[in-house]
Amino acid sequence: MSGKITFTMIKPDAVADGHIGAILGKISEAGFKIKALKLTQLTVADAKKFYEVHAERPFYGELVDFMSSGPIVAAVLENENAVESFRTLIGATNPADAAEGTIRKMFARSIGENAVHGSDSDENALLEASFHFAGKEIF
Ligand code: 3AN
Repeated sequence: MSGKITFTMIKPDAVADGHIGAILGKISEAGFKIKALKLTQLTVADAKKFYEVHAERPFYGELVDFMSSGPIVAAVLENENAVESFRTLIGATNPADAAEGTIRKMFARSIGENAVHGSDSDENALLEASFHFAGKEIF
């Protein structure tokens, strides 16, 4: 059975562009319950560790620089089938390919600066949530 928890970040582009409220609104309207939430900033070391799985990809350096370039909003979300339903809500990695009405279609700048992160598995959702939040910060 699919899990009820996913992890998201509103990325530096969407925070800088003033979309925090609109994106949290879309998330709430879609039925996700917010279990943890904070405005924070990744260090270069945090971003390298978080995206370690992409270390061999050509865009890794750019991704680490971008993700540590400004504040982000980190959140743990709950819903039925949370990982998959959230990835449907955010849309394709490249906003040019994302479906109408998805968060990336509405708010992302580009494939690299694509407004939001969404976990890609139940296992990673739990790892990513604990990377950003202590147990007592998750409600
Ligand atoms: P998703 O975030 O849709 O799961 P991944 O896991 O393939 O996509 O990529 C992780 C992040 O790496 C993306 N959110 C995006 O910021 C960045 N990224 C992916 N592909 C590219 C690319 N071709 N050029 C630049 N950045 C990319």
